[in-house]
Amino acid sequence: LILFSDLDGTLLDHDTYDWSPAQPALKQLAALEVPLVLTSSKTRGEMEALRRAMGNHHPFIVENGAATVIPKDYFEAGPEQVTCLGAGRVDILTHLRRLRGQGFRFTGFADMTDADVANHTGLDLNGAGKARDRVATEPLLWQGSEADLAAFRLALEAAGLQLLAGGRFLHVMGQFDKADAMAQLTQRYRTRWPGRSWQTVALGDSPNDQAMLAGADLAVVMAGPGANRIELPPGHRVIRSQQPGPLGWNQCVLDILQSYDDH
Ligand code: 2M8
Ligand code: MG
Ligand code: MG
Repeated sequence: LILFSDLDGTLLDHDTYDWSPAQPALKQLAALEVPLVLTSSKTRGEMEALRRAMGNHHPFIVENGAATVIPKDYFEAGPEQVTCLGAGRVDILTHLRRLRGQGFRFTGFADMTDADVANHTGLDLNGAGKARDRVATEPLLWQGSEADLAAFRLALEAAGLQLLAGGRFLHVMGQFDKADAMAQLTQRYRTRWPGRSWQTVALGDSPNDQAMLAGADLAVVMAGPGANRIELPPGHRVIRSQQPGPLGWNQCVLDILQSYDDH
């Protein structure tokens, strides 16, 4: 068994970013040596701070799949490995400037100060600074009409980019996804430790988690405003959490661990 989990609105409370209600399940995962791969829109700096706080030592996926970080000596002896997918942020910001010139109206993290991001998210200033330090994705707030948003989406697609909705922001990014990074990492586990089954479980709350949820053997859709916007293929194995955030996460993960005897 291997778990890929989103953070905001999934393992972390949407408003307070608290994850302490999930501690019983986190402890159980560690005791059973089930890898928990944190898979988020968050930046590497944000995720490193969280991993330290949680005592997580597994690989992690940053900025919606833009990069995967494998800690040193994890799959084999050697230095930390970072794999990057997709366009860089400089390219993205160049396209966004061009589109703004065409009249599209939005405010991105590049247009905001740390204090602006802190105000919009409830992160502290240090956390907001880490969230603004991005390599391959740009979160933005849309200020135009719904019709303009559809045109904006098409213009991004014509530039080889895409727009995915997170909990608060729309994320402009290349043609990569959390699902691609999940598939690559799962292959590494299967190759390195072929004796284990490596069934995949993905947990998420927003449209930017949809592909990852559809790509896992079992999807856990977290309760919350994004749940109805997630579409999964017919017949896909899915659990829907009763409660949002870390409380729901805790319950679902404990239930799953109980039902799989082959961890
Ligand atoms: C942004 O990501 C969330 C993910 O759902 C969102 O779109 O609401 C990112 O900028 C991330 O780096 C940041 O930590 C988070 C804070 O709420 O917002
Ligand atoms: Mg989320
Ligand atoms: Mg996320």
